[in-house]
Amino acid sequence: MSDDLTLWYDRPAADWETQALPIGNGALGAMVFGGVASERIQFNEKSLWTGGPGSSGYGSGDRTGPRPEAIAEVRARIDRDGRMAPSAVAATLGRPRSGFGAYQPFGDLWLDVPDAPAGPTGYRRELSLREAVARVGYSSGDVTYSREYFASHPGGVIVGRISADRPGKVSFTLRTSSPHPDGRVSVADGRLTVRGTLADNGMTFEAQVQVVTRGGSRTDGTDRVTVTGADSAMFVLSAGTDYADAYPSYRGPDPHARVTAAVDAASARSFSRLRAAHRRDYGQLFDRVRLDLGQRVPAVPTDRLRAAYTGGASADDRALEALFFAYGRYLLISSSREGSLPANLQGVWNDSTSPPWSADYHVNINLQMNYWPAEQTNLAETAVAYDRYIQAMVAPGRKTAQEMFGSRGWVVHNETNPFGFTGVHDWASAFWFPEAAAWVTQQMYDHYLFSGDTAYLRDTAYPVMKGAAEFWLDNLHVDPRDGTLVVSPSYSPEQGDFSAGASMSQQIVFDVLTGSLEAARTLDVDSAFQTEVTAALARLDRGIRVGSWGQLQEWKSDWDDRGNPHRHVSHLFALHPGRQIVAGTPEAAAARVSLTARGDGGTGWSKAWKINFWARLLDGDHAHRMLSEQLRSSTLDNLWDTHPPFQIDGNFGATSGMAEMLLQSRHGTVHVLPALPSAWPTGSVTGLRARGDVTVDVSWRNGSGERITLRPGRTGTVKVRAALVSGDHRVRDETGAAVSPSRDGDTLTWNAQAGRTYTIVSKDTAAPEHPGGQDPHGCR
Ligand code: FUC
Repeated sequence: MSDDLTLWYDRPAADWETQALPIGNGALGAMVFGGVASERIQFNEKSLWTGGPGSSGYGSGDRTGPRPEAIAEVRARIDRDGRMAPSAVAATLGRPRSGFGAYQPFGDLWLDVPDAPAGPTGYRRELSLREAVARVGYSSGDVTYSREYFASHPGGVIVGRISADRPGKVSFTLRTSSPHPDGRVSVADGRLTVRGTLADNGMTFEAQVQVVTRGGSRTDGTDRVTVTGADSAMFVLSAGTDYADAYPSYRGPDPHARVTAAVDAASARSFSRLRAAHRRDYGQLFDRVRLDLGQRVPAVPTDRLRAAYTGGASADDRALEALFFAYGRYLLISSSREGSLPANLQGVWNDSTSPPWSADYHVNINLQMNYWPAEQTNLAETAVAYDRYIQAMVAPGRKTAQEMFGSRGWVVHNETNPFGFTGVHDWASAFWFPEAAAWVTQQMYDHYLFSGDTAYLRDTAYPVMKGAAEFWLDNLHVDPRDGTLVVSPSYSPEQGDFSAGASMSQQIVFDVLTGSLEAARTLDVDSAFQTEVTAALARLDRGIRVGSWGQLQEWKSDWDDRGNPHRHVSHLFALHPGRQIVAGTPEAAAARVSLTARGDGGTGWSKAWKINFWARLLDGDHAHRMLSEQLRSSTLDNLWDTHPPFQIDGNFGATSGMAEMLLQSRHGTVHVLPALPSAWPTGSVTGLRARGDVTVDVSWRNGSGERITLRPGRTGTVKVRAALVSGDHRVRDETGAAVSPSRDGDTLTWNAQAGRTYTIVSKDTAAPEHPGGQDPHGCR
């Protein structure tokens, strides 16, 4: 009876963070509790933030300081002493943070049910990942009650339906509550409106909920709507603010017209039509990828499935892993769609007025990790919100670059908000990270590498990448120790001393310079810039050094401590998500030494990153061990990742890591099943994406690839590496015609045509397609 991609529970949620179930459409999010006597639906709208313009003391990122002279002073001290304590750097370069703000909860919807059964039977609360619908069901006597909720992207609304299998059995009172004293509630014609202005920054917010009934009666109260004896009832909720991603005011039109139009349009349609439109929209993204790990879903609730998980060989364990993979994709679709801000530290879900780390955009790993699965797992559309956000950051980031550094380009530091906070604060161990701007452009270049979309590269990615590169052209410093170009002051997040040329800094600068040079060449633009970047790359310290105990050094000086278990493993950026280190090289061996020394612990996102690292080291079993560590000790009952507390990056990082175990595409090669763990002997995946605009399906049996299908979106050379290529195999196109690639060990190369389908089949493991017959197309 159990669908393999449904989270379900046999009781209502008692706790927001660990038990309630998330739905969302990018801009709107809601958490469903499923209470019988009182249903709570806590909801959010992504732009409702305190802080920024209008908030007292907002410095738009403290751009009036520090001055370039202050940076020069720190550089000089580092040149002289080799290092500087974070507290001393923060005292010189930091500024108290004010008006940064925090992501806010919008409010709660409550459905109070009169005469609710004290002992309902058959209670079930679920979230179907295939449908993106949350449901609650129970029976009492001979009546079965059902509730269904979803967040529609095309409709811009959250929709709920309360029904029973007998007529006249639906009665409830719908009301709202809000943590913001500035909101006022009014009711007319079954529509409840909450409207107000945040005292902190003057941001206007408005939510409307329309109740539509079938049968029975609907009565307006002053602050609630009561439904009595209906056959069924639907509510439609929308919410918005006057936030706009427009520097420097960050305000746009009043939300009233938009919210009214969305609620009017949705409430004029039937529940089933709204749901059908939602499922078409969602399914068009979600259904692109299917993963079969040999899971068999036992008939136990998801919290018990997780509690019983061992990371061993059972089909139940595979069920949780496959569910977790799909959940990452579900959460990304639900928290990041075009037309709103990108997924923050909690996606779009937050119930606290002072959430952990403000539920902001941390850019020393977290925001980037959120988007790792976007391209690989065929959800590139979710990154449109990200692109837009990064583009909007460039204007304030240019001002920060000019005023703080006296340089070209643009910059952002350790964390940011929706109001262009691109400067610094003064928390010594996590404030200085100008490398972030370069790092956040990596996803944009990657979108080009995955899609081959040159117009996107020219119009969207390249200008942002170029600005991030220019910043470093102006800010690299000649290291008096060896004459190379280094970042100084440089800090490996979030530990150790400041120094010159920490490995991560150098690797990120290498990445942005290399990427923007490639992009300028591809677009055939900016020859002076190309010359400048080429010259800088020739002198750049690449940030890759093997140290005294065989480790990859975290700093330019060999300061690494073997016993250091810090959650950040920043110096392995070059392995993942960077491009410099490839498996099988001495640098990769050193990365393995460092990773082994760091151990398998860490916060949720740290474990998730380690899945990706081990996958890139082609060690499937260790990657799987990290996945199981994350599932066993960093995953909540609702399968949210926990730092602790809840932080969504680990969900996305784990989904990305699982994809990296199955498919990698770096340096022009599509590597199929690069890190298949022994725990996944037999399975298949369809619809993963590889750089070079190729969609890949693969099935495997007993640990060996059986069949690989490639669908290139562009004509050109395709290079496929797979273990099955070393054995007896054949390659055909969709007409059955033989393709004759050239082979080098386990790698095939041929000129692929856009729109065709190429299949590589192992003759060792596959059932023969022409039983009894000789395969005329065998390629060896
Ligand atoms: C980084 C991490 C913390 C946390 C925060 C949101 O600073 O070091 O662990 O994840 O982001």
